[in-house]
Amino acid sequence: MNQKMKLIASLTSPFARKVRIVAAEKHIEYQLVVDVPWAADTHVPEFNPLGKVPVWVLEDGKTLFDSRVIVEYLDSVSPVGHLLPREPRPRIAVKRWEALADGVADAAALVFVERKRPVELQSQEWIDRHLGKIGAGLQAMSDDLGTQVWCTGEYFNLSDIALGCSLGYLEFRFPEIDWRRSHPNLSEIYDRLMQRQAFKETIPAV
Ligand SMILES: N[C@@H](CCC(=O)N[C@@H](CS)C(=O)NCC(=O)O)C(=O)O
Repeated sequence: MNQKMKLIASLTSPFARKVRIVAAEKHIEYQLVVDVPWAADTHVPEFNPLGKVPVWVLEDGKTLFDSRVIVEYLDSVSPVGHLLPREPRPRIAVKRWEALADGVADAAALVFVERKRPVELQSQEWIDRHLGKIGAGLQAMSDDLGTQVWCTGEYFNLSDIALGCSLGYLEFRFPEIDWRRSHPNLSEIYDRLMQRQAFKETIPAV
């Protein structure tokens, strides 16, 4: 018997937030299963051998990961509000934005996890390397956005969602990184994104 599709996610993951926003923008129904992959009693490895969220569970029980695979699938199964262009060049430009925004979030998540380890085990060199990626990624996103309303021009799409999730994660976990002051155009687009219902409903929370 077919079951409702499920999203296994933590409420702090920027990658899971991206999937939740895409599903909301496309009016795709699913059941949210909150699971923290770092918790001792997590079930995430039963659904994803890599032990990471988000994981999407299809009606037949098959699983999809990671977030980029999930959002591409969700965009392809519903005709509501395409978030990925069909044409190769514009499509790959959106995917490039997604890789950049996800990469900043990835570096930030790695720094956050490293800083949670006992102080004597932490590597400052590793932290600095990843803080450098965050800074360079923010600069690149700000440069690529320029004075445009949305990341790839006039139309809201997956690139804007990925950027918003990345910036929202930095705001949540790294308030000391003042990207709003150093990159006012990123601040403006984030405020524009936060007017959307799907963003308001998925603000990271512990
Ligand atoms: N590239 C993956 C990244 C997923 C990821 O790193 N998720 C984090 C939470 S933000 C996680 O589950 N970490 C648990 C772990 O690394 O064991 C995606 O886009 O889904």
